[in-house]
Amino acid sequence: MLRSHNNSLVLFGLIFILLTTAGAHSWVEQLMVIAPNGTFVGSPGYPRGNVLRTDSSFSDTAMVNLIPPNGRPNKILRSDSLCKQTQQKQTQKSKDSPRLQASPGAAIALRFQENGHVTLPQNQVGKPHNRGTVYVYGTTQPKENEKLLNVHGVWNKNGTGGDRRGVLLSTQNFDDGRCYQVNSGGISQKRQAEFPHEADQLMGGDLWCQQDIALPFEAPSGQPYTLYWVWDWPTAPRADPGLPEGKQEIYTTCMDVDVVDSTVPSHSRIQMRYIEDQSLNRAAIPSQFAEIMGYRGSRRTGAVSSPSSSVVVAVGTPPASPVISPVATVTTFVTVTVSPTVCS
Ligand SMILES: [Cu+2]
Repeated sequence: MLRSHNNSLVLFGLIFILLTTAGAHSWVEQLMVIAPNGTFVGSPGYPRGNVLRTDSSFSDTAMVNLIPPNGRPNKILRSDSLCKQTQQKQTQKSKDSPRLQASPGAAIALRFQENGHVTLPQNQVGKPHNRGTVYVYGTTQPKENEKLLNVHGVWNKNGTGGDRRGVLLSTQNFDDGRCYQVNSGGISQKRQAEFPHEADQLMGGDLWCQQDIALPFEAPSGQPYTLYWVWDWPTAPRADPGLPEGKQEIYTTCMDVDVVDSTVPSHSRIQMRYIEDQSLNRAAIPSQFAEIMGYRGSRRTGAVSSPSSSVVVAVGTPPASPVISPVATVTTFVTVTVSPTVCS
């Protein structure tokens, strides 16, 4: 995975990155609405209690939420909260970090940094090939002290899981197949060449990861809709001699979206076409976008219309019944089509 020439320089680079990003981990930094052409539009939204990287009080610990926390036995407890202490109430910390505004059924990108978890897999042995799995759960009835184990792995796409307050909206690979941190590792080098973009103020030279979801059509306007992002990033047993039983490692971000009336007539037929060659600074992931749009067009259970990045689908009348997740087949789908570079 490392280029054979210049090995010492690469090694130096890796050590430098390891030192500078150790414990960086990941959280949802920003949410964006995705237009029918696959481009991010409007103003960004932010998680509950968000602290921007540009804020003087920012540190990773202000946003990272690890379960189980460091220093505790390797077991998730029934009493473990889903949300970080600063994210248990439905409040924004500052005017600089407002909620996202989105209409019912809107496509939304949850954006996060890979921080080396994708491009430097050698840093942590025994981690899943897809760099862990990310889940998004949705509810109109959040609880202030929501418990992880009442939601994660319990709420399902049909809304019939657990206490039935919410649904599983999306399951994806943490590695969206494109994202990278700029570093000297082979994966990053390959992706920098394959997915070039103009450095911007937000991402710099990096390309952030994303998980693209759709709000349920029946999300009521005029009130917040809650999203729970859960990154499951376990270490397999026996992979690391120091961790014979492996290790549970889950990160979460809790956020609300203000659901606002749609400006698009709900019964109109709109052509959805992902624009190829658009700037990657503001573009959805084609395969994920196709899934949510394909589902909305066909309204079939778990339908994935096509792995093509330029599907054209029609948006029909919103489904009246509980929204069924568009993501049943995601994991293989994404891996096969867009991420040939992960791991050796
Ligand atoms: Cu990490």
